[in-house]
Amino acid sequence: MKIVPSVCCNDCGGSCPLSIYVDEGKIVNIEARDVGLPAFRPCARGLLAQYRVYAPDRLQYPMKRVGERGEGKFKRISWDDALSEIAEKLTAIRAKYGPASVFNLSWSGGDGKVHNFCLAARFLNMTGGQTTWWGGASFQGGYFGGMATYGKLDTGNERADLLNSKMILLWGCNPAESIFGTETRYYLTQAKEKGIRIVCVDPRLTETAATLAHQWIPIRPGTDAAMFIAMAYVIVEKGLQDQAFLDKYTVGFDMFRDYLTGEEEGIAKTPEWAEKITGVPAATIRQLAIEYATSKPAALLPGFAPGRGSRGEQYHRAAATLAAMTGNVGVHGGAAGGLDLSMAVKPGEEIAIVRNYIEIFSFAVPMLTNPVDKDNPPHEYAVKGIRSHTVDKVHQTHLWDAMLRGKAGGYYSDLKMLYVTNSNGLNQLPATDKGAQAIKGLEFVVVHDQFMTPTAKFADILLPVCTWAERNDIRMPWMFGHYALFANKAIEPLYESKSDFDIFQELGKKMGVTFSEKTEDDWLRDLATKKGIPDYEAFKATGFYKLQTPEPYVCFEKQIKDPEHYQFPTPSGKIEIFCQRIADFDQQDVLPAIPKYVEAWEGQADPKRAQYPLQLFTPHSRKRVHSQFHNVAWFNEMEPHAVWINPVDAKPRHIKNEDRVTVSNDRGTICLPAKVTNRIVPGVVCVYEGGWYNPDANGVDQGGCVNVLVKGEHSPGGAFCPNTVLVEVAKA
Ligand SMILES: Nc1nc2c(c(=O)[nH]1)N[C@H]1C(S)=C(S)[C@@H](COP(=O)(O)OP(=O)(O)OC[C@H]3O[C@@H](n4cnc5c(=O)[nH]c(N)nc54)[C@H](O)[C@@H]3O)O[C@H]1N2
Ligand SMILES: Nc1nc2c(c(=O)[nH]1)N[C@H]1C(S)=C(S)[C@@H](COP(=O)(O)OP(=O)(O)OC[C@H]3O[C@@H](n4cnc5c(=O)[nH]c(N)nc54)[C@H](O)[C@@H]3O)O[C@H]1N2
Ligand code: SF4
Ligand SMILES: [Mo]
Repeated sequence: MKIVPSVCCNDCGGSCPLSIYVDEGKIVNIEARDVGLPAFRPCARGLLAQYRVYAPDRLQYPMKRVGERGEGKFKRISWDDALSEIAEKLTAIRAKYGPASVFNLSWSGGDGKVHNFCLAARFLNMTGGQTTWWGGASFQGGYFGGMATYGKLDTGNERADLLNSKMILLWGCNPAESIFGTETRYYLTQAKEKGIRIVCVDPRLTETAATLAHQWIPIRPGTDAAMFIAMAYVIVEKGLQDQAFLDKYTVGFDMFRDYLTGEEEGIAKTPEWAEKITGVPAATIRQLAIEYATSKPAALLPGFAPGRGSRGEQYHRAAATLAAMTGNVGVHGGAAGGLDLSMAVKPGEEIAIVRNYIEIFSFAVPMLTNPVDKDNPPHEYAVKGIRSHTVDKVHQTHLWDAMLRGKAGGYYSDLKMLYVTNSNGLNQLPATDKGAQAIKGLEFVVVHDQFMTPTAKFADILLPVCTWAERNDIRMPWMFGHYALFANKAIEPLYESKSDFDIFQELGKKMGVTFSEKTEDDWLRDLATKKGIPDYEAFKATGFYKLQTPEPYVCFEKQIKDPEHYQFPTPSGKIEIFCQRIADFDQQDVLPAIPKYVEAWEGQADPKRAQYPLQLFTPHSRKRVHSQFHNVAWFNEMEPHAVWINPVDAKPRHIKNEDRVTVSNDRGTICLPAKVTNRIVPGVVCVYEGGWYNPDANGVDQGGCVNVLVKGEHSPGGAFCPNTVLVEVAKA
């Protein structure tokens, strides 16, 4: 028996250290590994990862489609035949239609520093180019809001600093389940022990609200900006704003105040005004506003989910404005809002946007330049630092539309080939029924995965990939990535599976290019050196290294303490409550230059409500990583996949707990059990993302893939909108 030091590489942002017990080449047990970091506590998905590694439905060998595309019928072929066919088709399609006809759908599956989406990007760049997307599903609203207000992405204080707060406001933030930086839950637990008041604002009574909060304030999804604005109104009404702070560090507060008082458009943004929109009683809004403004310092932590909506950027902009109004920026125990990341960035090192991803501690293997977008101009509504993408890119939410309509529909290219790695994109992108149609129309589809996912079913060539337990990698937690952890390969790749890195090395040979002169180990060693890890071998052996950072790190401390020498990295040098770069978009009605509550499509007033009266939102489940683990029975036992519905809404529909129900709208229908519960606000239903798409002969998805119901559209700032959806629920 050997004990292999490793780290969980699932995309939850956690990076929990693990000890993998291996006997005769087989994983027999996985335990939490003590590296002196009590905050890193693995969950079931790490501790029971062997159930996924050894799942009976693991893909074992390369396969070629034999039935209709999407039917899921395949035959076994050799690696050599599979790679030859990919090389041939890729070359022929590029020759016939140009490189922009190849779409790379690579996403969050492998979340290590070597084994991730960058590998496919590199391969496709070095062999001629590709079309990629813009607009990250995770936090584009926060990205837009953070860049506009602060000019910076890493706006968070280190989590340890929460212990200096007098009050913590968790807004659409559920770290007990969706982790949000491994340390978050740990320091919240400590904060609770210390008696620091914690309030959760969420449409559901989450595990976080149930176990960590003193108060749960239920709210209708997508209406948070209205509540923030009414809180700002109360703060101004009572004269509780930190006027000296606003005068010194911000621009545009006067305009915002005129909007609050009704000076600008005739409606005072009172708590009574917000009650009608949010469903939160005016008295609760008043009490929370006064409490937040007078508990100094206070930390308002805005989760990403409320920003994942059709007006997502307004939520993030309004949260940051409240933080500035109360002087909670750049101080211990406060929180600035924005994207709320905190990273150990060394002098001279930039946090850069790589495609749609933030390069936290850089990825190990460079993606190289894409010949397709190299000389292309920015999109007409791209603004450097806020929306910076070239004309050839397709927004994530428009992918299926771009496939179906191409140049005729105003897109840059006609898409003919899909290359998928690290993603179950058909399942995870909006408008899944439309996606299935779109993929059927392509000429060639390649998928690298570990399982026969709904996306893999649509492959022409399907390649089996090994899991993180079967290769080496380095992992750095996102959000608060001040640590490096080493995932030592515990077992050999199962069956005929290979890593994406090895697949691209082999495929490169078929196409006459050297994918990488360096080995996996060379890249890992380089990255460790770049990050200042002194002894690579020792790092591998212990599996852990704490990177050097000031403790606890408070973002914008310098700007607040020494404004003469340090400005905010915005064009005005200040916190931009008014943002000229947004004003320049000239879309005031949907994208105002000061934060405002803007009515959503499929929101409170949409006439569609007559037919689809319930509001649906789609959070992340503790038993899955997106769609991963859905196929592993054990994890479904943790919590069956279901639609949450309040008894107030269930009763008139004659729905009882565990009844099978349909959830439908004009985009499609899914069928799954009901979870009748008071833990969700009335008028609102919830289905976790990640159920596997499985349409029956009538086109009803029996797998409960919620993206069937989600609109393929983005917010004006580019946010993915899976939390802005109207539906009806009925007994199946
Ligand atoms: N267990 C688990 N953890 C994960 C992941 C996973 O798949 N599984 N995925 C990881 C990834 S890639 C990401 S991007 C992050 C996402 O992290 P988050 O966006 O924070 O996660 P969600 O679960 O979508 O939402 C957090 C909370 O917001 C609430 N919420 C949803 N809409 C609204 C709203 O309009 N208003 C308010 N006030 N609350 C709302 C939800 O009920 C939920 O409790 O999570 C990461 N962590
Ligand atoms: N409705 C709704 N949809 C959402 C969200 C939401 O909140 N609501 N959240 C969105 C967010 S934040 C995200 S980040 C996306 C995630 O979207 P995806 O990245 O598509 O999510 P997964 O379902 O985890 O798919 C990853 C796939 O990669 C495979 N995989 C794992 N490791 C490897 C590897 O090393 N190599 C290869 N080739 N494959 C591997 C897994 O088996 C899995 O099938 O989903 C988005 N979709
Ligand atoms: S899934 Fe996330 S929280 Fe769970 S063990 Fe893995 S890294 Fe840790
Ligand atoms: Mo994400």
